[in-house]
Amino acid sequence: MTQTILVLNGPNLNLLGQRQPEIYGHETLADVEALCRAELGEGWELSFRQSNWEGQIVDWIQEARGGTAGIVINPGALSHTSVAILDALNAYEAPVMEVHISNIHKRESFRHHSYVSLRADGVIAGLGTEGYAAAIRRILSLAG
Ligand code: CA2
Repeated sequence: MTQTILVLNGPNLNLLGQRQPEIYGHETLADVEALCRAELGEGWELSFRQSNWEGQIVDWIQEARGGTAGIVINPGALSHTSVAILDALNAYEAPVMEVHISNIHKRESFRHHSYVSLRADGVIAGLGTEGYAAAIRRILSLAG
């Protein structure tokens, strides 16, 4: 049976590699998707998505219930504001890994708090895009 890992990216992450490389690096979101796919062996599928819309991300989390092995989520700026994404994740049963490309704790104080961290089983910040690969590996290991 094939199992699926869902990778969700929030607002502005479609711009990755095009602006602010000193903070987010030079890789594009397509590069990040390839990095994630490279972690998966036979029997695993990746669903990799990005949206600038909070409600779209909530819908995707709801749809993932009962049919996915875990979620890797970089909620972008919604990390710091979205109770709706937290509520959706609280209704999701499988592991959740939160990823931030930058070290949010080294940046402005408004980035230090994440609502998503109240639900996440693990939080990765400051590893650059390698954090996504680490998050996928963790979900694979939790899935046994
Ligand atoms: O470090 C991260 O991954 C963040 O989740 C990225 C968000 C930021 O609001 C969070 O505080 C930390 C921003 C994503 C926007 O990414 C851009 C990439 C290139 C150019 C402009 C924005």
